[in-house]
Amino acid sequence: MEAPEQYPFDVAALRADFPILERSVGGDPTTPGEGPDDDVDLVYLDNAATSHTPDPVVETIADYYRTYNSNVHRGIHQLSQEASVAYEDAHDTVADFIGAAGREEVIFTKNTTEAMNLVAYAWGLETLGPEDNVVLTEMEHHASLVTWQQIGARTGADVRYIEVEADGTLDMDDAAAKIDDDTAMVSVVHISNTLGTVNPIRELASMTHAHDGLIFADGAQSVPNRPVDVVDLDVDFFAFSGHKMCGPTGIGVLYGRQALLESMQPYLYGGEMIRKVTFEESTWEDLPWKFEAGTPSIAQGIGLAAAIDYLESIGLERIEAHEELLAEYAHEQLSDLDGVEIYGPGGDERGGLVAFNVDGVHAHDLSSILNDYGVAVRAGDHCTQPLHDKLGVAASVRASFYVYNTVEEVDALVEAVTAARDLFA
Ligand code: C6P
Repeated sequence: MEAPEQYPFDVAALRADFPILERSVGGDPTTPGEGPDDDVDLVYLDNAATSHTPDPVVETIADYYRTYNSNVHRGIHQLSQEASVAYEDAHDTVADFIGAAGREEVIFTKNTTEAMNLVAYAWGLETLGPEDNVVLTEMEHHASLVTWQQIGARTGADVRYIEVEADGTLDMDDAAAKIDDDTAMVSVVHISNTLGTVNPIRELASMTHAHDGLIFADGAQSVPNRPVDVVDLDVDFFAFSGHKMCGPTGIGVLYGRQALLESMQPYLYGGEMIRKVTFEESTWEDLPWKFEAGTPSIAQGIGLAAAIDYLESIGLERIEAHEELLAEYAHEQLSDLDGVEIYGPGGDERGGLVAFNVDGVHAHDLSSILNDYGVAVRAGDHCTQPLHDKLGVAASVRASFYVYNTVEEVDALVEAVTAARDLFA
């Protein structure tokens, strides 16, 4: 795509793939898209929660339903074979995309949360005991934090947290102290969905491996917007969700090193994941199917592969540069406003999101006023309650950017925040 002066690619042309961006808002939300008072342009800045789906991906999914919708791995008939090939190929597309050795290392799940639960149950419950510890960080998403907390409670393993410094980065001295010879698992978010911090996964991996532990990186906020290579990151497990990267909901990915996945028991039992079943016992299918029990999310898996093709057609380096450009600009503009407190590191050191509060205005009120301006942001604890406790706030407002966002949309955000602040002054 041709790049206008300020962007790494042609954002205006790309927006044409997302008709939803053309809609206005302001009507009755109980009749989506049909409110009588629809009157302001949508400025969608809630991409860290869910991104939009471009027409080529929607078309790929529609084509599946229109022309070869069928169950996979079950029929000899033509449609089932076509669906099986497309679904299996989608695993290869994902493997190539993240640098995995092959489809054996790519398990399709419902989302990042399910990928984490899979490892926590299939590996953690079987392996951990009171002599072990699991190391998280204070900025973990509940998907990791609550899951390992539960596994810790059931196995007796100690769950400990690497501290977050005042600037929103990890205290690496604390990491070196907490990761020790009893550390069985380190589970760390690659990019914080609240602070925007980009964590040093490679360094943490080398610390962890020096103590013979395993490391699981949460890529929900990194895979959508930068090149990721699991071998280069040196992680044992990695997870992300399709719906934050131009793909559909209902599909996520667990990457695991093949030897580890081979050594683990299945997480769910039933059809699809077995090889031989008798009344007495059963044996398991090869990877990755051993971990994909029941009818999988077929259309969604094929849709995820289409989303990857779409992102690769833009170029992941260019997407990263675009996110950086918008995050830095938003950080700078919001920092200039009196009464605005921004969480996390400086504008040039963060992923494409900015969480903040305005003095004297509750995050929910602020986001409601922003909504009146057509600006869609997220307000709340962003599934990082303990981190918000540490920040000393119950909630924050978060603007998060993606491929189709523009500098003008950041300006619209800043204008709406200014108006809200002045209203409450
Ligand atoms: N964060 C957000 O608005 P799921 O819901 O399973 O697709 O992804 C969970 C998850 C895990 N880790 C990180 C870092 C995340 O950001 C998320 C999802 C959304 O921030 C919904 S809470």
